[in-house]
Amino acid sequence: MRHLPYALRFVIATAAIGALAALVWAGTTKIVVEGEAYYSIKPSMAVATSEVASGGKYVQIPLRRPHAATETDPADDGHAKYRVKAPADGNYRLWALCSWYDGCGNSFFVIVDENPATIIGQDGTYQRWHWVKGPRVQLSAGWHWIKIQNREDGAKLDQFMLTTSERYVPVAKEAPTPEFIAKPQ
Ligand SMILES: [Ca+2]
Repeated sequence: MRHLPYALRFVIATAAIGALAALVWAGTTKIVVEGEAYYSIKPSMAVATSEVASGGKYVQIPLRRPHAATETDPADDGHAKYRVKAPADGNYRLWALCSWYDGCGNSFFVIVDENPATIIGQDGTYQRWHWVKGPRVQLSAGWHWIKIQNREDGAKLDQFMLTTSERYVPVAKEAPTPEFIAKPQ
């Protein structure tokens, strides 16, 4: 490449890096589900609207009055249940785009199929939307139930994502993938 003009060398190098990145990404699955794209919903989980939310909507456990000041058991098993298709067997990292009220309103239970509940959240970022790293879940190819359930009031969910990449870190709203999501007719 020494005799090639610098600009051309740059273009070739950029294309090569792009092709390599595409190859690496080709083996990666990303499933993005809107909070409001649930199969079923049970109160106190509820839908809310917001101009800044992806799709204009999110789901939440509305703030109770009085809001718990300590870590107490949830008042109900309100949840949103999602029907999600894994295109292949694999370990998937769950991420959720959440907004927490405070330290007593900063988590959900995550229940995959009949497995025991795990927790997402408990971080210290409050009152703004941010991606929260959740559990790693093993999924076989095919359809699964994913339940996001009340653990604390004041917790909001805009989107969640399952990805086979351990390196991918979401920073903004993700494009939903309706091909992996079933809803009642
Ligand atoms: Ca949303």
